[in-house]
Amino acid sequence: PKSKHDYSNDKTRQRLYHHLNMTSRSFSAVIQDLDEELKDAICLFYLVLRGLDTIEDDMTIDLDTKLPYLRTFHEIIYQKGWTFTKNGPNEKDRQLLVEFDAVIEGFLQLKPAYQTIIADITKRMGNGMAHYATAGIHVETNADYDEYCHYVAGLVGLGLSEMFSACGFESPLVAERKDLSNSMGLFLQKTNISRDYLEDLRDNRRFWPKEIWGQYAETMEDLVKPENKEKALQCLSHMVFNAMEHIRDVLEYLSMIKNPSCFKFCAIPQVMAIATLNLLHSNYKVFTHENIKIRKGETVWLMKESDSMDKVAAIFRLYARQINNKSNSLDPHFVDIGIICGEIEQIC
Ligand code: PS7
Ligand code: MN
Ligand code: MN
Ligand code: MN
Ligand code: MN
Ligand code: MN
Repeated sequence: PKSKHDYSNDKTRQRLYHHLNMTSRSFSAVIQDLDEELKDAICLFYLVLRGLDTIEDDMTIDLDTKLPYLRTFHEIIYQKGWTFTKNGPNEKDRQLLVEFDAVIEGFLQLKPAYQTIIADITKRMGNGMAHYATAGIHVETNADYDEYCHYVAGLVGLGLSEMFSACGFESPLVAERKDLSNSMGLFLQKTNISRDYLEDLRDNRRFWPKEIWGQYAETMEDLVKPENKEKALQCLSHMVFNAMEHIRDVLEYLSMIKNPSCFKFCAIPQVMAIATLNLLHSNYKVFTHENIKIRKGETVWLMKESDSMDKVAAIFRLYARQINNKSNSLDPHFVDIGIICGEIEQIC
C-alpha cells in the first residue's frame, strides 16, 4: 500500500537516486537497503547535506559568497526551483547543486516531521561550517576538533537517531542518547580527517588540531618532510588514538539498534571506519599518497557481515587486534592504544 508521500515512479525520484549513486562513495547501497518508510527521507537527508558540504569544500567560492550560502542553506531547501549555477571543480558533486531543484522537490514531498529534522540539522551544520570557514578561525585545540566534527558529522548522527525514533523503528531512547549519536558521527569524521591529511592540506584545509600536531612538528606541512618520518608516524598514532576513543560509544549505540535495516545502515560505515583506521595505523603512506582505501574485497566482506551485533563485535575485535599488533612499542601512544584495544576485546 502506497502512502500519499510515495513517489516511487516519479521522474523526481529517479533523478534523486541517480544523484545518490553519483555522489556517495559508500552510503548509496546502505540507503537503498533501508525499509521504505525511511529510505526516501534518509536519501534526501544525505543529498541536502552533500549539497551543503559541496559548498563548504569549494575553495574557489570567495568567503563573502560562501558564508551566506552556508548560513541560509536550511532556507534554500524550501525554495522550489533553486539551483546553483556557478561553474566549479568537483564535477560529480557540483552537478548535484546545478540540479538542486530536484532535491528541493523531493524534500518538499517528505512527511513534515522528517522535513523539520533535516532543516534543523542543516541550519546547525551550516552555521558551524560557516564559523570554521571564517578567515582566521581554525581547528586549534582538541575541543575545537570535537566541535567541528560535531557540526559536520555528530549532528548527522543526532538527526538520524531522531528519524529512527520518530518512525517507530527504534525506541525513543535512541534519540535521547545524543552523546552516543554524536560519537557515531565523530568516529567516522575523525577517521576521514586522519586519512585525508594530504588531500586536505593540498586544498589548504586544516582539520588536524594544532594541540596534537604541535607536539610533533613546528608546522603541519613539516610532518611530510622525510627527516620527520618518525615524528609524523607518532602524530598519526595520536590521531588514531583520538578517533578510537569513540569506539566504546559506537558499540553501545549499535547494541541499542533493533531494526535490521537500520542496524546495517548504522553498522556498515562504522566497520569500514575501523578497517580504515587499521590501514592508516603506522602507515607512512598517509603522508605520501592521497586516497588510501581499504580493498574492494574487504569492503564487500564488511558489508555482508555487518548484520548482527555479534558479528560486528567480532569485526571490531579482529581489527583491534591487528591495530595493536602494528603498534610500535617506542610510540608515545603505544600503551593508550593497547588499553583501548584490550577494552574492545572485553566489551564485545
Ligand atoms: C544523512 C546518511 C548512523 C547514528 C554528506 C553518517 C562530509 C563522515 O569530507 O564524502 O568529503 O572527505 O566521505 C549522511 C551516525 C554529511 C556521518 C560528513 C550525510 C552516522 C555532510 C557521516 C553525509 C552519521 C558533512 C562522509 C559524516 O563524507 O567525506 C547521511 C549514525 C554528509 C554519519 C560530511 C562526512 C561524511 C561524514 P569528505 P565523505
Ligand atoms: Mn566538508
Ligand atoms: Mn567533503
Ligand atoms: Mn579557517
Ligand atoms: Mn575528507
Ligand atoms: Mn573526500
